Amino acid sequence: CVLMTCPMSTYLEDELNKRFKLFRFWEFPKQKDFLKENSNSIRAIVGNATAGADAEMINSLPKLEIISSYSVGLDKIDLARCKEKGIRVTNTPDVLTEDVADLAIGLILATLRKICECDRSGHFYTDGNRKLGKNLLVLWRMIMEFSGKKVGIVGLGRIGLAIAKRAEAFGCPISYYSRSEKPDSNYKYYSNIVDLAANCQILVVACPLTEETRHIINREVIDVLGPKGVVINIGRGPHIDEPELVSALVEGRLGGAGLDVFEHEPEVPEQLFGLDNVVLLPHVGSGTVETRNAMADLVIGNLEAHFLTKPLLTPVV
Ligand code: 8YV
Repeated sequence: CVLMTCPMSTYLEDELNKRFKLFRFWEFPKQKDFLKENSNSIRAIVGNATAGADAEMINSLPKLEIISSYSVGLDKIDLARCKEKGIRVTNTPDVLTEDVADLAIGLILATLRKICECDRSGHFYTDGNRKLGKNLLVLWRMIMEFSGKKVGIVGLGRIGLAIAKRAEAFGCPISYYSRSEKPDSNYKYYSNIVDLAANCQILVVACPLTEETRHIINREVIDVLGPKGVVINIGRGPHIDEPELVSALVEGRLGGAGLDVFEHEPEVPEQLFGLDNVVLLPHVGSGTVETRNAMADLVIGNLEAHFLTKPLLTPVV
């Protein structure tokens, strides 16, 4: 039996259903009782970036052999526990890289060029005399150029690199922070994130969430970025100290933010909705039909490989 932790994709659900006995965890109101009752039949978990498998869930399923995650990020899975128990873990790298990078650029453009606000302004002219509407005139004082801005990337992995390449095409000088310098990269490396923030105008968070990167965007980083700086987050909400970000945006100490992820998803801090220097998205970085189906195929491919004792397609543990 396969346990799916939350609704992710109807395509994935249908395909799993064709191949395995599928339990939809969200359909059971008493989840603890459900786990107890089915502890001897569940051999696989399909989780995602929101609902993974914590130590409690893993411990309660003695027959669990594999967790196939419908995500590249694995912060919602207790990897140490899996290692310890010999449970295999797979994710969905590569197939989503381009989409997430595209969305990062989309967020940069939407935040700097105020695309959503311009759309919401709802008109070109106030009257037949072709006089510009007030909203647009107000907006124009706040709209910023993207081309040529200094872009700093936190985490130069697959996604960070794809963002860098795109930003380069906009004529942006690129620099990055990561645990260690990438020997084959020509981008400027900072070994300290505060130095990176001090030397860029757009700071893009694109690293995995670990204990080291939790709240990597803190008050100091935000202050150094300053009122002309913009933070873009397509990584994970907890990368940013959210209350600090919100107060900096409210007080105008930070220029703007484009956020696809939040610290306590699906909660979004109420104050952000009232701001016109933010663009807020509901965690849709990989959310295209093509990519989500490719992710689903990888999830299924990994499960099939495991149960047919073939090599896993994208193993992590
Ligand atoms: C997904 C993600 O949003 O891959 C990741 O790490 O955050 C996303 O692609 C998510 O897992 C889909 O439900």
